[in-house]
Amino acid sequence: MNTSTQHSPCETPAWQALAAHAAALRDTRLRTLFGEDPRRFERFSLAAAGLTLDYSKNRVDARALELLFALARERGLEAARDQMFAGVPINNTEGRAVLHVALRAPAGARFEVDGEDVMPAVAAVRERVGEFATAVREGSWRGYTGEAVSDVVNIGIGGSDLGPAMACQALAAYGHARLTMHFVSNVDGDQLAQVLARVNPARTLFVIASKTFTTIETMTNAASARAWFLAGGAAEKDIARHFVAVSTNAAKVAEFGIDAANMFGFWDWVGGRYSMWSAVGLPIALWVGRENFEAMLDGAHGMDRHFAEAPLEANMPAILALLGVWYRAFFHATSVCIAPYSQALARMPAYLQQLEMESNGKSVTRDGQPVAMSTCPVVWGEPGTNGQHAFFQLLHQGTDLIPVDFIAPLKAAHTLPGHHRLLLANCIAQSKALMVGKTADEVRAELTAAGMSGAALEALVPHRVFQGNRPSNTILMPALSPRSLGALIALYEHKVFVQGIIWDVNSFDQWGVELGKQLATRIVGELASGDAEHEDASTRGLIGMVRAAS
Ligand code: G6Q
Repeated sequence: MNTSTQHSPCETPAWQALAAHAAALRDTRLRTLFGEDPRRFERFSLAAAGLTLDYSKNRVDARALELLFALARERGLEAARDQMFAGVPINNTEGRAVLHVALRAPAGARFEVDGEDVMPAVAAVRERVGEFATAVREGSWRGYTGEAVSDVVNIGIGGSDLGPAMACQALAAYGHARLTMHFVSNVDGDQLAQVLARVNPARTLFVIASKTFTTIETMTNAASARAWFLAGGAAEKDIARHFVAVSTNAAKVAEFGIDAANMFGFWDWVGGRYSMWSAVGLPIALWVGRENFEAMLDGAHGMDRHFAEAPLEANMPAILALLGVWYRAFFHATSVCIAPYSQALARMPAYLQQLEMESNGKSVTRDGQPVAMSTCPVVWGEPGTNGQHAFFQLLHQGTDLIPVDFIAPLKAAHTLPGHHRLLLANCIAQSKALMVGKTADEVRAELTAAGMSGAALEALVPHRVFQGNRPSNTILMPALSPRSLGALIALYEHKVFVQGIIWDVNSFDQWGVELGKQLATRIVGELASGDAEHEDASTRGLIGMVRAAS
């Protein structure tokens, strides 16, 4: 991609100005900024694709934002974004286009790769996914004994697992009453064994999801599932009613024994961690139905349009991304916390961990030079309110600044009285507490009112002070619907894209995953043969222990 500058980002005028402004703002308190501007919420929040982002509790002023937008322009963000939407092979180390946005575009849209419109193929697979999902849900798709499907087992890992697993949990309120969804990713046989112990082969549909159809964990689990199925009394010919594949590799799918008619394809321009919108989303369509799956795609498309069309100053993914760059570069933030105030979004932090860390956890630039600045922070989190009773202590009083994204649906999916108000009260209270903190004088007043005084009071004061000034975003959606979920995930996808442009890394390759895979293949052989003489002492010692125990 041709960004508009060949300079290291740190040498550019916008970066230098940002560094100076961050230093000037370092002692500015969010309390003060709110005190000075009663309209800060209105000025620093925006709505897009049904979501609202409140970014007023960030340690920025209008000038900081102005400089961040200038940085984005200096890095050629708008041109880079247009190149992605135009199907330019921006994944330069793999020579691939990056067009997950095409997967959620409406009929009639046009997206080209190498001069060819990909939309007819996208629409055809979407149609087959929809039809298959409907047949399974209605019960017209039957197993080899004539029974309808009751259990769906998705076997896949990484990008072929996290998206559908996260979305199926998020949209449990929309799930089909007869179906139970299972996700098996780990090669640790515990996971598959536990699922197989709970399901009946005659009523189980296995979805083998693998872009390459060579991933060792998935192939091992798929082979074990197939053997279990056949051992349960079914014949080879029955596999066609119980195993479907989602892949780009038709030859390997056929080799495994899955009929081409049971394969749902996608394309090399869909990155694994960006693939839940493709046939990889088949479990989502099975679980929530075709219309809801398509509503999720449409929600994501709404965010795509916003990202493509809104000026940077009112562009939600760009703002979220630039704030992240700000803290990473100038406030030494080494991690960000994702706190969904929604139990249904429990897998969202894990999903974003892959999306952000696999995309931007890089230390060379797009042209292979060492990066000039810190790139992706560690992404972690848990749903609120559970996190409050665990790690929030560190967020409030630890030594590091850790920006938090609070994410919450305004309406609950259940009808239990009182719960949702309490949940949202906690969400708002936490972002406020992080922001305002508690001064020593406030602690003194509180302790005095509680009847304490003198040395005992003073000894407690430092422990009960909260520095405050700890930043957060709050992202609200009307309800956790398919449409909102689609918009939310697309928001983060585009955030990752923007950060990749600023940091000048290729967000769409994942060479870091490869080394471990290669070594594991070698060590499997060494565990069997015992021939590990050439390994280092630790590896040799560990291999010896494993062999001795087996
Ligand atoms: C995602 C990564 C990685 C990938 C898995 C599974 O972007 O490339 O998580 O999704 O390694 O790969 P397969 O789908 O090819 O089995």
